[in-house]
Formats: sequence, C-alpha cells, structure tokens
Amino acid sequence: MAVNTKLVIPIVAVIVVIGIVAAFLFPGMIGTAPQEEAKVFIVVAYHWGFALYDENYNPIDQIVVNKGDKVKIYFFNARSFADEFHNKLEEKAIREGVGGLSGEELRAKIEEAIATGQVDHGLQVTAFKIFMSTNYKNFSGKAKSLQEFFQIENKEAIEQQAVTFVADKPGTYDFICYIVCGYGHTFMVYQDALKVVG
Ligand SMILES: [Cu+2]
Repeated sequence: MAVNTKLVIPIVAVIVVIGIVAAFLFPGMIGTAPQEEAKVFIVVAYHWGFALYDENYNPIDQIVVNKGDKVKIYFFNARSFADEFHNKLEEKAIREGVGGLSGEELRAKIEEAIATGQVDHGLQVTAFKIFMSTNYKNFSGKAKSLQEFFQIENKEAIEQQAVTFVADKPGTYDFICYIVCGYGHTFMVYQDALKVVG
C-alpha cells in the first residue's frame, strides 16, 4: 500500500498533540501521577478478638477513613509477639468473656486451641474483598511491642501481611475471622471496625 508522505507529518503532529493534551487531562493513565499515600493501620488478631492500631502504634476503637482514601492494613497474630504482648490481649478476653465463658474456663479454651494448632486467624471484609490470614510462624515471637515488631522482623514477611484497597463505599463494616480458631471462633466479630465516611 502506498503511503501518502504528505500526510505523515500532519498525522504524527496530531497524535503528538493528542498525547500531550491527554497527559495533562489524565496524568494517571501514563503513570506520571504521584501515588497517593495510603493511610496505614495495623490489626492484631488474638484468642478471641481483633485489636486495632493507627500507624503510630496507638490503640484505636475504630478505623475511620474518608471515601476514596487509599487504605493499607497490616494483619498480624498476637502469638507472633512475645508472651507479654499476646497475654495482655488474651487477658482482656478472659476478663470480659467470650461466648458466655470467662475466667479460668476461657483460659483453658485458649490453651486448648493453641495445643491443637488452631492458632492462626482470618480477617474478612467482604465489601472490599479482603480475605487475609495471619501466618504466625513467619515471625520470631520476640517483639514486645508493635514498634519493635516492625524493627526486628523480616520486612518481606511483614509486607506479605498487608492489604491495600480504596475505601470507595461509605458505611461501617465488621471485621470477621474466617479461619476456625477454636472455641471462640464463632464470636470473633468486631462490629463496625471500619468506618468509611462518605
Ligand atoms: Cu477464627
């Protein structure tokens, strides 16, 4: 096929102009837009419950973000930390009770779950297609605090425990454990753990 050489230069010029205009109008499409930083939170699962923290390792009651925010959640198992860390969370469950049991009875149930290998937990938030599991054995169990955990544990293993999503649906969402983790599993629901303000 013969190419009309007189048309080549104008066509190329038009394509270049369209490209430049598109780059200004839709910078994300050509990958030059600065990546919006994610809001970071940490969730720790224990027998039986979830503990929520902000990016400065402060305990919080609820994760609150705005519609459209990019959110990054790290999900760890309290049993990947030193005894004093997970004991504190489990003592809270033993004190407050889970599924009608409290005190020594609940303590025995926790020990039974650990002894039978029901250690890991899941984090399910269906609305944002989040299904994560803890992998407690991937960490040393030496960290006495979240801060120490991020300092001493393997960076790659830590990043494997993170999920990033866009909070595009306003509402409040429960955190649910989807991995059978012993007696308290069916009660392992944290109501309204995530609030997306729209
Ligand atoms: Cu569970």
